[in-house]
Amino acid sequence: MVGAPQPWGIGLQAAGGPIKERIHDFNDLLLWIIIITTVFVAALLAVCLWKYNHKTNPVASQNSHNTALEIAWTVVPVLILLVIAIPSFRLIYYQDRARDADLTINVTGRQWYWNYAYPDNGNFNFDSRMVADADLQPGQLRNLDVDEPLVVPVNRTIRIITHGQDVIHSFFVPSLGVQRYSIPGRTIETWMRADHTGTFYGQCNQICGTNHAFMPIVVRALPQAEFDAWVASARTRFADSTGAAPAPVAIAEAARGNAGTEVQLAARQ
Ligand SMILES: [Cu+2]
Repeated sequence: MVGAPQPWGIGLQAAGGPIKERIHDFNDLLLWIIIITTVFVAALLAVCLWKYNHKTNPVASQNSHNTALEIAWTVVPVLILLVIAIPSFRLIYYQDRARDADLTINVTGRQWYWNYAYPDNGNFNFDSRMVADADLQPGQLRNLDVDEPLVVPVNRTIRIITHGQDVIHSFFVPSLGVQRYSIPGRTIETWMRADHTGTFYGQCNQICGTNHAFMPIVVRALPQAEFDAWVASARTRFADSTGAAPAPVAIAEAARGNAGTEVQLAARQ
């Protein structure tokens, strides 16, 4: 399965996991409420134009109050809002925290790429950067593919912990129903679960600076055995990162203002 934007697509992206399925359900409910409300208001407007225009109804009504009607047009919208609010809050709390997570991944937003850490699998971490146009391979998506995707096992509950290292970013993978700010000095939790093997694309969706549009997210969901093999190779490839948590101190110092932020960032890599 591929979770990516489609040319001329108008609906939400297809669901790659349970959170997105619930988002679809909630979206469908809202759409029906919107359609019914719009049709009802348009019909009322048409009736008024038809029956009460100056030609057919030359003497205007002098009524200014109708208590029953006023109660109705207050109570009915309140009931409609309740019908929206209950599933809305249920969905918010469903997305909020992982229950019985199988795996935790730390996601750090940086200007302008992502860093993923696997504390449960040897605590290696690596950077994930967009593939530049000149390096695109056939089949890769422009401005969406990255050199090192976030690899997860399929059908497992993944706890996502987001941090920001410099400014506020947002970790957003629409087909998995994931969206969380990554904020400096804060730890924010959410979770995701891919029901299908495949590739799910996302992007930073909090404007975070010059290259905000070029820090895409790729989540690759693999069967458990392939994930384990990937972890084994990743532990070797990223061995020098083991135990080295992202270095917020250096960044904080750089951000504190003295010149050369770019230089210090570059020097760390
Ligand atoms: Cu951004």
